[in-house]
Amino acid sequence: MSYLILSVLISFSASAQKDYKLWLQYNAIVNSSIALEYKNNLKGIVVLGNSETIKIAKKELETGFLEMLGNVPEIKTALKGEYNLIAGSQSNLDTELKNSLQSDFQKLNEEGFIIKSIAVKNKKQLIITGKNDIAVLYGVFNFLRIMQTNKTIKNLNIADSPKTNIRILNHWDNLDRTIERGYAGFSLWNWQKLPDFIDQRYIDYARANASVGINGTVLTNVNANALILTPQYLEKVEALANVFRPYGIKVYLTARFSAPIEIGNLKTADPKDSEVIKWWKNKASEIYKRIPDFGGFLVKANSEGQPGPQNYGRDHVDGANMLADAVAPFGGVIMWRAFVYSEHDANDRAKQAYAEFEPYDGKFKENVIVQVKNGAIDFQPREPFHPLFGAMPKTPLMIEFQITQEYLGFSTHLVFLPKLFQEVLESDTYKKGKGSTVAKVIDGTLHGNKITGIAGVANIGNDLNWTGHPFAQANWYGFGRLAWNPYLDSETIAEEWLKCTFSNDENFIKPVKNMMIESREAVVNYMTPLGLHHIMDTGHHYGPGPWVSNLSRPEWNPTYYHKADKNGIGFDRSESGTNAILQYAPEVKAFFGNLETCPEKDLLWFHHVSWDYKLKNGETLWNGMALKYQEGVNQVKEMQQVWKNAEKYIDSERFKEVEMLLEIQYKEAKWWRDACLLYFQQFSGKDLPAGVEKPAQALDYFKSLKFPFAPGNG
Ligand code: GCV
Repeated sequence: MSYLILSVLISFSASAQKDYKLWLQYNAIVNSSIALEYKNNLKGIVVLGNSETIKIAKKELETGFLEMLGNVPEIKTALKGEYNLIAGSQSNLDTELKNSLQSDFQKLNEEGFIIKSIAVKNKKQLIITGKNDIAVLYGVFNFLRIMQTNKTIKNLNIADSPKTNIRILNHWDNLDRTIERGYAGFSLWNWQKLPDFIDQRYIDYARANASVGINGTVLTNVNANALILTPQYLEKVEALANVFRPYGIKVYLTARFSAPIEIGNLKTADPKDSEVIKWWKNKASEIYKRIPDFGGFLVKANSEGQPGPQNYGRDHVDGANMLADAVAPFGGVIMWRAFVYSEHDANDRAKQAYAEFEPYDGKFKENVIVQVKNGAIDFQPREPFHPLFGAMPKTPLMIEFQITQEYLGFSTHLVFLPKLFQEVLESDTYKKGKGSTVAKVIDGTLHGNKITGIAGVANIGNDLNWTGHPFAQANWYGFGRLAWNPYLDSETIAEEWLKCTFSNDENFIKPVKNMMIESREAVVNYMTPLGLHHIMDTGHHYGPGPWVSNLSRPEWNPTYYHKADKNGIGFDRSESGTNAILQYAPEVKAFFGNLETCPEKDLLWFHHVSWDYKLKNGETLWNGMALKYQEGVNQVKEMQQVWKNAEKYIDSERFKEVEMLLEIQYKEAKWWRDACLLYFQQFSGKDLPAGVEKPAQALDYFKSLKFPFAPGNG
């Protein structure tokens, strides 16, 4: 083999490994005073216990030390001397240690951990502990993050518990390994080779999730296939559950409501039918026999063609409660989705989920949690928070975010989603007065719910770098961090991720972090500024399609959402329109309903305004909209410059990947700007204002673009 080929191969694999290692790079600590501090204060490691989880924690510490500091401190089997790192759960600590940490333990829930510098018999030690081994593993990963971000370990005193119980990825993975709305290759789950072949990827996946506190995974698409519930597949699910268990990750499945007919030979799936009830009870006990810690089912029912209780004249409560009874004896939960709308309902689509679910408040069994998308339509670049948040005080609600970028440029565009997630979590529902944020609804503090949760539709596939775009890894990471603590700031998350993934060099961190933070507003600007929404092209949702109006269901057409005409543009959801604002608390209703107070970022979501409407900056709506589109394009150009300047701080392969992707993003930002402005210009009849580049093509060209094999579209 020639030297050239060899060196290309070596550099490819080294770099591919970097991509693959996600935020667990464990780069050598280059700051010598920090490195010295770690070496001087951590001379031994004492790991207590010998469960699988503890073995993982120990290995992780060894790997971390070796890679970041060049050597592993002495591994001790018992606590001797000082300057040890002690890792073990409460029950494995000796009485003196246990007693000295009593008040810290009181602050923790079952999954919380303590990382604390303490003195035992006047000897300095650093302890990582929690109420069980999984909590210790979380503590270990947290400690390694402290190391990775080069923080001091002097006087550490952390007691941190997750604020939600169910921190879960929803994989929209089909049994043929395609992924609905997946843009990073095929499904990780190799059903054909399971259960006997355990791909290393499963282990690495579990490790990555545990490192950010994700504790659940729904393996299958909500557009469900009943076959997953057959013994042939359950055996495979069991194998995955066994891999994930030591990492604290529970497996969940989607339940196709018609499964009793499809795989159970019953004539009906009516939730009140005694045979159907029995079938699900038996199915649950069959699953729990294999997987004693099975999490439960996620259900999409009577939505977008999926079967459900309404097929039998029953309602969502009947369906969810029947399944809840089946899993209750085993401690399982039912995550029942509120993503419902119907083409037979003339109501504004944004109102339908609330209209249907709000009256069910208090009627679900206590192991049911209703899963609500962050906004009332569908994972748009920007949506006001879903009106159901805060509106069902007697029902636990979990939020569903989409990590995969169905409407945000697939895995081609760099968009840092924690900024979007944070905006929603911080939104004030006012349902119990000022400060009733969405975060408080979903962490249970507003209404005192027992089960709480956050779901993220996964952006993971079998691409070498897991997520298609190197920066999309930050969205997986950030989702996990926010699921653990919905009050975290997205800037903190971006900074952590950059340090763990690339470099601690401030000259790299500062500009690239700003680029990430800005990236969310950039995508809003070049796709859907000022509250526009759902104007993506048909089916695959890639690229602009504001002209689409020929789909069978009215609410699938972009024209339904923007309502552009000669008089203006926007969906009137105020009192003069569909009055969707009535679903919010009076304060929020007044705020969104009034043109004076409605934030301009949400303007066209709630109001239809004339092309000459004066924006706060004095521009007309038409000019302001055109300038926003241009701003989005300019922002991507700036992102490209920031990235160029970052070249010297990182490896060439990841640099090049992102550089190429940003070039596509720039091209496509211009595509969005030109296509949308040319289309809307037909209604406004106005020229583009100064500062907006002239479109390079005519509208017909943009309309003619077709993407027959766009990924993720079934
Ligand atoms: C899994 C949108 C997507 C569908 C998805 C659906 C859902 O409509 O386009 O692909 O189906 O949301 O969340 O159920």
